Amino acid sequence: MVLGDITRQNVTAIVNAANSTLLGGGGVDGAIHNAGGPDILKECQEIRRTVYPDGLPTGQAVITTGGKLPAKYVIHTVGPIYGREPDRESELLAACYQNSLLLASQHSISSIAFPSISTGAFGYPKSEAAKVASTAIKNFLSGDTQIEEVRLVFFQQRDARVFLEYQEFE
Ligand code: AR6
Repeated sequence: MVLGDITRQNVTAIVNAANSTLLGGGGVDGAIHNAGGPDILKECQEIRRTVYPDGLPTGQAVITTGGKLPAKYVIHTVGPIYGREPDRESELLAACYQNSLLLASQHSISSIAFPSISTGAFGYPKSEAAKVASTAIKNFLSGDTQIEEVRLVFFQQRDARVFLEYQEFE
């Protein structure tokens, strides 16, 4: 866990809390496109054109280069909007972490940084998200030998404290 800005992380890949359009937005998404420059958006447009004409489904992940970012890659995933599908939202949030980690592992990425997906504009309660994220990461890493570092980046100290209180890594 670190406090800071996801766009400044010196890791091989950072994860973007995107929306299904893959064409940018506010929060983490806006910060990544601002700092990474126009190449990331161009690759996202190409993914939309070729693979996901209707948008990236919630819980899925795709990879682009990192443009001008210190990270070599950006993995874009779409978290659930809290309250939209109450029966499935924990499963969908877990899928964001699993599919992002799987894509990283498949690309021989050894270090990856995540923001707290869905806990900003998408309204997922931070305490519930902490349980889901930590369990999904723990389960993935128990069956993976490629990924050496998973860095969880929090923008605010109180968010990091809530995560620590509710995480279920052990
Ligand atoms: N570095 C690390 N964490 C950050 C940063 C940053 N630079 N900026 C915000 N956070 P959000 P979501 C924290 O809203 O809820 C966008 O418009 C923030 O405090 O970025 O998945 C997309 O285009 C919060 O805890 O993502 C989508 O439409 C967490 O990152 C939508 O928002 C996630 O907040 C996605 O919403």
